[in-house]
Amino acid sequence: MSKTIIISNRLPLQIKLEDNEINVSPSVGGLATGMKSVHEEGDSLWIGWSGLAEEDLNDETREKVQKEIEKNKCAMVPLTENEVDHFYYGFSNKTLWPLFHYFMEYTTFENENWECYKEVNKKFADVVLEHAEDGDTIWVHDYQLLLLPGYIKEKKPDTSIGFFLHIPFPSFEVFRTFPWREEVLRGMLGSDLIGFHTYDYERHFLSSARRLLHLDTNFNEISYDDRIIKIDSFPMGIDFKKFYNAALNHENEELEKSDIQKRLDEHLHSSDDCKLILSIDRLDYTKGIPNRIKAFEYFLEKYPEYQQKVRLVMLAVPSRSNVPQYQLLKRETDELVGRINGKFSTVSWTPIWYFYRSLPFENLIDLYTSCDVAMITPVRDGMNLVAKEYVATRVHQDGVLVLSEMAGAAKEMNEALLINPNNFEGIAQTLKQALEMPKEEQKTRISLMQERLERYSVEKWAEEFFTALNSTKQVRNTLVSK
Ligand code: ADQ
Repeated sequence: MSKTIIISNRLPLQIKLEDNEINVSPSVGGLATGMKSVHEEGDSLWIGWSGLAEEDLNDETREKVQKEIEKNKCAMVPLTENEVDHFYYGFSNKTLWPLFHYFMEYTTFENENWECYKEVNKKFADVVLEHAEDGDTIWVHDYQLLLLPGYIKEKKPDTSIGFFLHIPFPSFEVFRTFPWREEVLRGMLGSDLIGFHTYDYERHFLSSARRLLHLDTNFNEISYDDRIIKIDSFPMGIDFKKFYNAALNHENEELEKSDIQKRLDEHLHSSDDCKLILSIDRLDYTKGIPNRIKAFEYFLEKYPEYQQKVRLVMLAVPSRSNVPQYQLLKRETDELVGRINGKFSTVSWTPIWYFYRSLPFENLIDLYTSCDVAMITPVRDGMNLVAKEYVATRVHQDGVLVLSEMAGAAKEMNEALLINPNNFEGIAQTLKQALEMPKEEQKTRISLMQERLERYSVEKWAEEFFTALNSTKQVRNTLVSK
């Protein structure tokens, strides 16, 4: 019987090692949630890296990790510290991530990192090939594994391979600057189905395949290597019910209070009638955090009547902190927040509450449900799930989403107030509009978005991708039998 193999850089498990003991918990991210039902039901295997470098493990702990991984229907790709440095921090996060998000000035092209990227993709392929059989369905995820579909197809042509890119695919003019562009395209074309979040990314990919590899395309199909490869868009959703129900329960539950919740409570019980504007992201230069703070400063200057009437609650989650650009961004963010708080604060009011940490799920819900406006302004973002999660938690159908048109999510969330993250004047006016929006209008906008989010949940996303992948299998079988 054929099985499903899911492959991502990281396994859907958080594995912590302390004093020779290991602690395993499920990951909470969108990908892990979305694939949960596929992975738990039926015959399936998830392949990825454990998050622990080989040097961190001894024979005893490696065996324990191995056992836990197998228990969770997973298989491990072991990576050394050197591989994590060159493949993950190096090529994935200093080359592909900035280039695909149009940050060309941050992009490095290091041959040593590229060689390691190829080696690690081959290592992933070896583990996949140990487990894959003809007829299996294989789903590869994201930019760390662009070459993997090609390596698998070469050895196992009778498996069905899907690939999904979670970040943007850049326009041809940007992609053409990449030294290894043809190899990467060929690697992706080892798939039978290639999925993107939006039609624009799909279009950019088709254009690069046509112009760099001179391939024939017919609408969204590419002829390559005697195969027809289908390219399509599958906008990723969220587990709507999980967020909606958590927000409902949250109103009735007495939870242990975090420092953030204590401050929110303090705020809610204080006599000031401040409105709260929420900002949540990983601390990443693609998320437009400095722009957002500067736009907020511009807003306070342009509309001084709002001073002491609004507060920006900003949560930045530590991320990739050993990459230099992320360290610079941290410093810039700290300085901007300090400068603006120094400039506008009064004895009883601080314009920005800034938290730099990761938070448990319940506290994330605290933030989503307590804020009147969410201000999500990435300069470039594949999708952006935070925007969707904020809307899902608005159980009273109030609240306003101010969203960057550069986020993939903007393509499906027309009822949000869309802004250009580089236009401070536009952001300031939109923020004013959001703060003054009548309740009736908030309700209309939020309910329309909620209906759509409920319908196109993350489970539906996975289901549609699999259906499309299975139909490529049927087309192949028909071609073979002819
Ligand atoms: P990310 O860049 O990580 O994902 P995003 O889509 O916003 O961005 O997902 C972040 C996730 O982290 C959300 O599910 C959110 O709930 C969670 N999170 C945020 N703050 C947190 C905190 N303090 N503590 C715990 N969890 C927190 C990449 C791409 C995106 C794309 C996704 C999915 O960059 O564009 O939407 O993959 O494809």
